Amino acid sequence: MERTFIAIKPDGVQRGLAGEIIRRFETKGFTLVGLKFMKVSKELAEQHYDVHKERPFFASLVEFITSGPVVAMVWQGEGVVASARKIIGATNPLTSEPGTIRGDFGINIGRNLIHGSDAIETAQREISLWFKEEELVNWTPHLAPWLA
Ligand code: 3AN
Repeated sequence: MERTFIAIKPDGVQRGLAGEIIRRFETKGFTLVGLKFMKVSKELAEQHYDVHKERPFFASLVEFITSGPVVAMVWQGEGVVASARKIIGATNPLTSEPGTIRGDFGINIGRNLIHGSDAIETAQREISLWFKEEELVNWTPHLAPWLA
């Protein structure tokens, strides 16, 4: 089953939006299979943002993600990678649609609340970077027959 990596960044945690953000994935119908509240090390941040290492904002990305606690999660479900990106909204919160997390709560591209893997292969890489296999819970919700 498809999985994606989602992180509520330090601004999302500081603004008290963790519950609201988790709720959006939960009520959409995706299944939570991993969750931890943590401070991110510089090493993990640099590995996570490795694709951006030549970009001018790389240092500030690493500095920001390590500046306070984050909520790291793995969500599971059919099409979850692309669907999560839609729920999150475009990178720049000034142009992301209302109804998306960034569109509803953000105005600053460097403080855009949440990270979500951009492709299935990226999701696999990020999940194994952030979580040990034993930290993930293999389970299926007991859905009523008309939902399963
Ligand atoms: P997304 O998070 O939507 O996948 P990416 O992968 O293009 O966006 O960028 C990773 C992160 O880098 C973004 N979440 C954002 O915080 C930051 N970022 C992207 N573009 C800029 C920019 N022009 N200035 C500052 N930060 C940026």
